[in-house]
Parts: sequence; structure tokens; C-alpha cells
Amino acid sequence: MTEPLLPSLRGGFADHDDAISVAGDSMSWAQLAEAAAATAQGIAGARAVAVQANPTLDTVIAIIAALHAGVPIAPIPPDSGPMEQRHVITDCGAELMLGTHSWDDVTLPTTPVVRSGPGSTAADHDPDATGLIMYTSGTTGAPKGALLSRRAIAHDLDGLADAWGWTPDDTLCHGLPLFHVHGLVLGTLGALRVGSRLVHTGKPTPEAYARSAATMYFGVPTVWGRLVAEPDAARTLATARLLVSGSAALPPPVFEELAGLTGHRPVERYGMTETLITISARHDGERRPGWVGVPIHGVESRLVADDGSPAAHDGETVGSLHIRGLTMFDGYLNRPDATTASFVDDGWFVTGDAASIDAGGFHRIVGRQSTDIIKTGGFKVGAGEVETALLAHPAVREAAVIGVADDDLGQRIVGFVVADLPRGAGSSGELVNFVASQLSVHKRPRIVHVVDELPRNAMGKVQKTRLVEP
Ligand code: MLC
Ligand code: AMP
Repeated sequence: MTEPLLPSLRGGFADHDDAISVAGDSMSWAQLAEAAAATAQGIAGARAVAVQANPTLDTVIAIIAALHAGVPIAPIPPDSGPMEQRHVITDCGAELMLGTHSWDDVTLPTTPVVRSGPGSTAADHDPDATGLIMYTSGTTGAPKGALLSRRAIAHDLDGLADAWGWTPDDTLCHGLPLFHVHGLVLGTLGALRVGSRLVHTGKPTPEAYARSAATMYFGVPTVWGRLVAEPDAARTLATARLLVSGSAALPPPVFEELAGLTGHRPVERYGMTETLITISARHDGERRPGWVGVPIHGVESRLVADDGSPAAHDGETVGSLHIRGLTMFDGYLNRPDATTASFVDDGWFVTGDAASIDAGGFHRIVGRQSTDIIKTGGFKVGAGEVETALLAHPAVREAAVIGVADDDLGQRIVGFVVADLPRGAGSSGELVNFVASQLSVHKRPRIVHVVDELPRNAMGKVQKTRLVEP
């Protein structure tokens, strides 16, 4: 049964005074349900709304209010600059901003988040209705809004609860952003669907994780890498039941260090904004460094060779990973072309990830098939989006952006520009800050090299493999 989406807010489980806590601000599920119902009054009937997704309890109330009202909501990175805000707010069709925001350029009316007051009774909604519009980067162009139905969210959370043995006895801890699937769908709606307490630490720092006595912890590999670099903090997680890593590849040495310090071999899981989380190691199954497990309930995967034939499940052969099942998004908003292009025969979604599958059905993600998708700190960033931002700088004439292997971030974003600026990385700070001010801060290159020319092939296309840092 997919509705009600969040049974904890309908009295489905024994309540706690601090059932949900975000950066130290906490409330019970009954209080959250009241706040959401009262806030929902202000948005009833809207086509869509948007929220500046700061890591606060007010953001959670706003999102739950939208789900209560049956109004699709787009959570936007709080630090996004004018270029990104303009695009997302226009594209998602928001009629209102829900809750306060700090964006001078946004002229939409604002409806406040309130914590008490009269509210409509919670009602079941059409499971096929859009719950969330989640923006995700592609290789080129501005981010696309993935339409996530209430049904897909419910199926995903139920599949993950099964895979992870997640119950109301758990307390979940993490500090991941509330504008992506990891922190919002799994990390917030997951706790509210399963009925487990949630401690959101505001930021995912080792100290904050160490302070929160929880049974389950979520993190992206950068979070786990930073945790094992502080062994005393890491050791406190020994009392947990399950550590879960996802959003990017967990380096096997970090897996082993985490296991050594906490006594827990982490569960790795794989997913995408579009498909939600589809593949995971199980709480009662094998956890293998470098491998992400098996499809969750309701999900199928297949491996396709370059010629379109099925690739062998021998643990070695690398193919294109396709996904099908109950957790699938309903397409990209306003982008029927991109939606059509991402599916092949019989509803298989082409993930763009290269993978191998072993005889036992265990999956290994080998990498992205496009070098123009960068995963930095678990954030997906399209090279094209950063290049467009660099080109908007008055001194920049040509730009190319790549991801470079990085011990902390997995990949770090590096820019190369032809510009009316001194050669080298001398003016890097200015260009880095320029991108940070136009897009979200996490999309900024960590360094920009000013070069005489970009390497191009005979067709004039930039050859990114020939871009090397001095
Ligand atoms: C630095 N800062 C700047 C700046 N340079 N601000 C303005 N201009 C500049 N030029 C500030 C930042 O605002 C921030 O401030 C601080 O410096 C640090 O920024 P950072 O270095 O970018 O952050 P960092 O510490 O590197 O972040 C690491 C991280 C983060 C792990 C915390 O990358 C993160 O939260 N990752 C999670 C990504 C995620 O959830 N992905 C899920 C996608 S869904 P301040 O004040 O904020 O500290 C998905 C599906 C799936 O992938 O499978 O899950
Ligand atoms: P996003 O669009 O932000 O949802 O990012 C989805 C992408 O993150 C996937 O296509 C993968 O490339 C990557 N990803 C997610 N989880 C993992 C994982 N456990 N291992 C490797 N890559 C992952």
C-alpha cells in the first residue's frame, strides 16, 4: 500500500518528543503533522511551489506541507545563484515560495511556514501524482526537473526498509542536503515512512555524527572519508546497527578503515535522482568493498553490451546499466525530448553508468559513460552547466570543464579557459567565485587554468582527454 505516504504523521507509530530533529531544532510527529497541515492551508490549489532548502526544520515542514496539500514542490539548493534560481523557479512552474528565502531576484509571493494553527485533515492523494520535482544535472544545459510520484517514493522507501532491516526501533542520523534524493527522500521521508526517529545534524561533520547516538547513519563517500580521518569520532559509531554509503563510489580503503574503526562493514547502495535508489547490499547479506549489491524489491536491472546484446554476468564484463521498475520517475518536466531519449525498449531507463554484474547478481559500478558528468562530494554536476557559467564572465572566451580524481571529493571540478586574463591559475579565484555566485557553491571549480588554447580535434570539438593540469 503506497498511501498514506508518511504513516508516522497519521499516528501510525508511538510518538517521541524529539521524533525529528534538524540542526538541534526538534519536534514530535504530531507537532510536525500539525505544522504541515497549518502551512498547507497557504498553498492549497497551487500548481507547484518551491522552497529554499536550507538544512532546517522549516524546510522539512514546507516539504511535508506540500505533500499534505498534494502540491508538487521543488527544493532548491540554498546557496544557488541567480542563474540557477531563475532556471529552476521558472521551469518548475512554482506559483509560490514556501517559507522565507534570501534571494533578492525572486519575485514570487511567499507563503510562510507556520508551526501551529488550523489545518485541513490529512487525506490520501492519488499515488500517481507528482510529489517532488528534483533538479538534476545532465551533460549539457541547465538542470532538469525529475518528476517523482508519491508511488515511486513509497515503493523505494519500502524496498530500502526491507534491504536494510529498517524499523521504528531505528534512529537515523545524517546531515545531508535537503535538496537531493539522498538527504530528502531517503534521509527524511524514509524516517517518516518507516517511523524511525531522525537526527539531521545540519552538516555532515564527523563531530556531529559522533555526538548523535543513532542506529543508522547515512553518508556520501566524502563524509565517510572525513569520518575515518578522525578515528575517535569514527569509533563512536561502533554502537550503531548499520552504516550506509551512496551517491558515489566508496573507495575500498575507506570501506576497510570504516570497518576497522567501527566494526561495521558499510552497506553500499546505488541510485539516481530519476530511478531513486535501486540497488543495495542487504543488512542480512554480503557487503563487498567496491560493489553495491542487488536490486531492491520491485526493481530489475540489465547489462547491455555496446552492440545492444546482453552482457555476461561474470563479474568482469562491463556493460551499460539499465534499470526498470516501481521506483522510476515520470519524466523530466518540460523536457519530453530528454525523457524519450533516456528510455529504450519496454521502459528500460539508461542510467549512463558502466557496470558489471557477477553470477550471484551483485553489481559493481565502474564509472560514468560520459566524462561530462562529474560527481564531486556526491553532487552530480554537468560540465556543460559550469562551462556556460564561466562563459558568462566578460573576460572568458572559451571554457572546458573536467572532473579530476580527488581523495576527498571523489572528483574535483577543474576549469580551463581561454580568457583576457593572465595565463596560469593566477585569476582562478575570481573565476571560481564567479561560478559560485551564479550557480550553487558546490558547482564551482576548485581551480581554473587560463590557457592559450583548448585542444580541439579536426571538427573543432574540445578534446577533454587532452586537458591536463600543469
Ligand atoms: C567555499 N565556500 C564558498 C566558496 N568557497 N562560498 C562562496 N564562494 C566560494 N567561492 C563555502 C561554502 O559555501 C561552504 O560554506 C564552505 O565554503 C565549504 O564548502 P565546500 O568546500 O564546497 O563544502 P565541502 O566541505 O567540500 O562539502 C562536502 C560535503 C558536501 C560532503 C559536506 O559535498 C555534501 O554535502 N555532499 C552531499 C551531496 C549529496 O547529498 N548528494 C546526493 C545526490 S542524490 P558553509 O558555510 O556551508 O560551510 C544522488 C542519488 C544517490 O546522488 O545515489 O544518492
Ligand atoms: P544523481 O543524479 O545526483 O542522483 O546521481 C546519480 C549518479 O550517482 C549515478 O548515475 C552514479 O553515477 C552515481 N552513484 C550513486 N550511487 C553510487 C554508488 N554507490 N557507487 C557509484 N556511483 C554511484
